[in-house]
Amino acid sequence: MSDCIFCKIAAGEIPSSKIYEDDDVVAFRDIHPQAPVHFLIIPKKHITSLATAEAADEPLLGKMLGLTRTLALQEGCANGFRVIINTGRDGGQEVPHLHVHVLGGPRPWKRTT
Ligand code: DGP
Repeated sequence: MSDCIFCKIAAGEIPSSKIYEDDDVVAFRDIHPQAPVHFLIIPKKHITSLATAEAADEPLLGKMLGLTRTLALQEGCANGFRVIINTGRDGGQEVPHLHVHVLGGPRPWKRTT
């Protein structure tokens, strides 16, 4: 989608601190981190939110969930991490491109995301 900020990040048109990329997904550090480790995993394909994902997207959703573990460990979250998918207006979603927040690192940190 041409006016979507996360599509532009996925395409490399807007700079980001990427920690992972393949044909389907990109992971990059959140610009406003709410924990010592805070990154986002997004599909390259534009999906507005978890609520609008289709049955055909479920393998992609599963891949994203699996990557939370792989990348959280890569980023040093050996003692645990938190996974959040804000969905829609009442879910507090601000960027209308599906994204998985992964937060971790040594406590204390206060989650506001
Ligand atoms: P949400 O409320 O779930 O839609 O969170 C969107 C997150 O996206 C928020 O934590 C800040 C982050 N974010 C927004 N714009 C950018 C950006 O241009 N670059 C990066 N790295 N993160 C962004």
